[in-house]
Amino acid sequence: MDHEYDLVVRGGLLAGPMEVFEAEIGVKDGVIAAIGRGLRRGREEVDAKGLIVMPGGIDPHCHIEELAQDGSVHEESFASGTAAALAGGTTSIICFLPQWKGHSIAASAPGYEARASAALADYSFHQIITDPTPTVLREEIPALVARGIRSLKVFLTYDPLKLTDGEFLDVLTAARRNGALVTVHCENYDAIGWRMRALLAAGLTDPLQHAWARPPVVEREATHRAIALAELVDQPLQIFHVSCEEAAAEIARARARGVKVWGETCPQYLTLSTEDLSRPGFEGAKFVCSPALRAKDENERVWRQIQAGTLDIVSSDHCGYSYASAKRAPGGGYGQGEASQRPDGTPAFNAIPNGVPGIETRMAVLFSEGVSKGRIDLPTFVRLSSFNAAQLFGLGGRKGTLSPGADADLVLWNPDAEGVIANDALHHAIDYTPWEGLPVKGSPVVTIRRGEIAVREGEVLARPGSGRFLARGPYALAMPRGLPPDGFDAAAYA
Ligand code: DUC
Ligand code: ZN
Ligand code: ZN
Repeated sequence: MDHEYDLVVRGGLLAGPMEVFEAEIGVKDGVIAAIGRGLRRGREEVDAKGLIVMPGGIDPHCHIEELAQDGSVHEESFASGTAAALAGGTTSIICFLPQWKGHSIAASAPGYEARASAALADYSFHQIITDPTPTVLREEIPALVARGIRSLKVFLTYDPLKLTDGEFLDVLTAARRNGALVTVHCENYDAIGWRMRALLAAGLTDPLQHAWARPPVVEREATHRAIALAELVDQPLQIFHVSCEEAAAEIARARARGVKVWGETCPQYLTLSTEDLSRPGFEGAKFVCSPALRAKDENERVWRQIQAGTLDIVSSDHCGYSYASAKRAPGGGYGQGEASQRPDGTPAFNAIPNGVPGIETRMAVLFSEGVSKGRIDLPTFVRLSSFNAAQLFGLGGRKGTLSPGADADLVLWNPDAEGVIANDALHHAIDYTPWEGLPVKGSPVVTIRRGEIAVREGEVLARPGSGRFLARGPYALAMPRGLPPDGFDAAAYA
């Protein structure tokens, strides 16, 4: 018998970025072919009764198998990281192509793109720029954009990564020339170094002091500066991992001036705090990430920035450092300053690799703490977990939406399932989750990637290598406003 659809999802409540409605979805050749009622039978039928059907998640900020210049590599591989992503309801990720200082882009992290071809989820890259030489700016960035890599990531802190303000202006200018978006890690490098040295001199070395070394003011200052420099160049900008109200307020103020700037946050800044960094012994290392976790009452303030629309993407900033190994290897990853040790031989706060794993738990934590607890509604959840990332990174119409012609990336979600997060049940390669023991209400049941059932009830069915590279073309959000200060367009002469 001939079937009009390869797959039909029936009986579910569809949740899109703006609306919630009951309908069926018919899939053909990996694409949503029809949304309606009374669709004819598909070759395969999925019963979504009692479930919410949403666009598959997009995690636009995850560090997977990253190769550092010192030879270290993140533990999470493309195979394990994307299996975990799918199991958590995420069907597309954007991770990072490294550039090592002193090297061209082409010569940095050789073979990295080939490694990514083991992915199970669809993937794209942000290109990290650490050394914006004339060749990088004039030749390598245009070549990247031509290959569909349309976003550049820069750091205003971290020893081997940070850019000066002048270098940042050069990257913004090159991005504008090529229609790419810039995303930025905002913390003041010198301010952190100054406080860090004082803390170490005072003999304060615990994981909690990671937060003391980089209080909200260092994030707020760098956020303000990054936006100001982007405004000068007339270049759109996204601020990565906003941890506090003070930094979000800089974004809100700039938006009120009409500046094209967007803000991302992560589940860790909505749920975890310095109370976790203060856990006994070395346990706090599990929570060392940057920007640092804030005081407990800051969580609710960050939620308010989501509710106000200032922060419009929730990514994981997934980072693969296991507690038993990488977190104890001084200076083995994102960190700053001379590696030093605590009296028990564990690394001092400044030598603990920065980052927490969260690619699989991102959507469940956001749903449970957001939708189930009444902080956000379903369409907002969809915007935060997929739709807005698709729009901002040039995947609009193809990903993050329930509409005919879009890729059939779906997650079927049980809003009533109650459980507790446990690392034993996760698919990532890391030996802990910072949310161990967190009760959650709502969880993914089936993940469909381009019309294929990729995960059912926790069992990953997709094959390694079945993920596809997502080339991204030109799009409106990454375009400048055409309003340089005083009408003089310095970037046109740079
Ligand atoms: N922050 C982290 O916590 N990890 C990776 C890099 C970053 O900026
Ligand atoms: Zn960062
Ligand atoms: Zn990051």
